[in-house]
Amino acid sequence: MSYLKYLRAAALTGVLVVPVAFAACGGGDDGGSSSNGDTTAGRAKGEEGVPDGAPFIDQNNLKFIPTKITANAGEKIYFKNSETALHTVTIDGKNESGNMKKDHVFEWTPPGPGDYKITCDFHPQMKSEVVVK
Ligand SMILES: [Cu+2]
Repeated sequence: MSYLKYLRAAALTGVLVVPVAFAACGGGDDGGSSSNGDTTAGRAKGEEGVPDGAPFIDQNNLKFIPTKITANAGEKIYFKNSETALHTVTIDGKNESGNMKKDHVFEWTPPGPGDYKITCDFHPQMKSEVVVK
């Protein structure tokens, strides 16, 4: 009977060791993928409905973020309303998007190289700029 107890103890020990080994393996993960929603470069990253790397302007906190982006001719620009306030994408004075509710994504392909002023019909303080090369 004592041998049987030893076997059970060994089995129990084995069960306990396995998770420790897995934990050690998992330690290699960097866990540094916390940059979702980072728009500082004017490129989408982890925004729902917007391809990663696409030129992107967020509408949040009653601002366009960022206030200036650059894009290449032919690239599609993405705008997204991330808050409950209604916004528009008004380009050089023309409302191109209509009223945008929360999570609405508006896509716009500039007609060619140039410097386009982006405003919101509801919030005069909201300004951005798209420079197409
Ligand atoms: Cu607005």
